[in-house]
Amino acid sequence: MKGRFITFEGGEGAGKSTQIQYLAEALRTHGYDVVMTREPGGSPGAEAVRHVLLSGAAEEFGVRMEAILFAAARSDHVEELIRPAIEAGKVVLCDRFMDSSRVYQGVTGNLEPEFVTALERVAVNGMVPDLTIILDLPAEVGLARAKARSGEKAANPDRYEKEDPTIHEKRREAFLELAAREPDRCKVVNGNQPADAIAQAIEKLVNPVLAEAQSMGSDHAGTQQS
Ligand code: Z5A
Repeated sequence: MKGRFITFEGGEGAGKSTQIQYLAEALRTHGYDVVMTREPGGSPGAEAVRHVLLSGAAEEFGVRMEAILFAAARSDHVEELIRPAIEAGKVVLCDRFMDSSRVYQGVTGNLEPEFVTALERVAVNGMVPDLTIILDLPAEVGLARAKARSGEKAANPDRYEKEDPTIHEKRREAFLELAAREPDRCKVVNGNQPADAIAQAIEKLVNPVLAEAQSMGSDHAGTQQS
């Protein structure tokens, strides 16, 4: 079968990494060749940029600079990892992608939509996801989960985790608006329920996308951006 590109979006602590792990395991038991990746990062070049962005080192240079860095990382990730994997027939599961830039830099960063769109076109270069799962839950629930987890990530909150809770709630609304604008690609799943119930809901959305890929043996279904 030809590859499929599935992205996971949502706020802080929404359960994206957890659900990618569940889905990857389920798909592998059915024989799919699965690649799990994340943004910012996923390729050596993009991982180098990740540190600059999440440490807050670029924050003082402004949101335009940060947006360009996210786009640079995305371009490297797409060309070095995602496109080759899709062309090799794999299922790529990606923790955040272009919709995070639309929401974080575009909506809550107050960047002009034209600027965000231009960066997206260059960085994505036609590799639009076949399916985007948006995990939706109240921002306060996600933030509490993120705080409660143990380990290095909880002890060292990143540049975005330190922001005011009202900004996180604005992002939740922005993801829902985005899903309403692109209902074929973006599917909203209630993230405020037990993890295995979320996993079942996600599998129901993913199965038809993979079945279509198998039955058609078609090329990557991602829409080419104009
Ligand atoms: N960013 C951007 O601004 N622009 C861009 O273009 C891109 C990104 C691509 C990356 O952060 C930051 O970059 C992100 C936006 C910005 N910042 N923020 N905020 P990251 O990669 O370090 O982190 P994240 O993407 O926000 O993910 P996260 O905080 O690690 O959360 P998650 O992956 O969605 O959740 P999780 O790790 O699966 O679960 C969190 C905890 O909840 C954990 O302890 C789980 O065991 C628990 N959990 C998970 N599911 C459940 C359920 N169902 N019930 C109860 N508890 C659960």
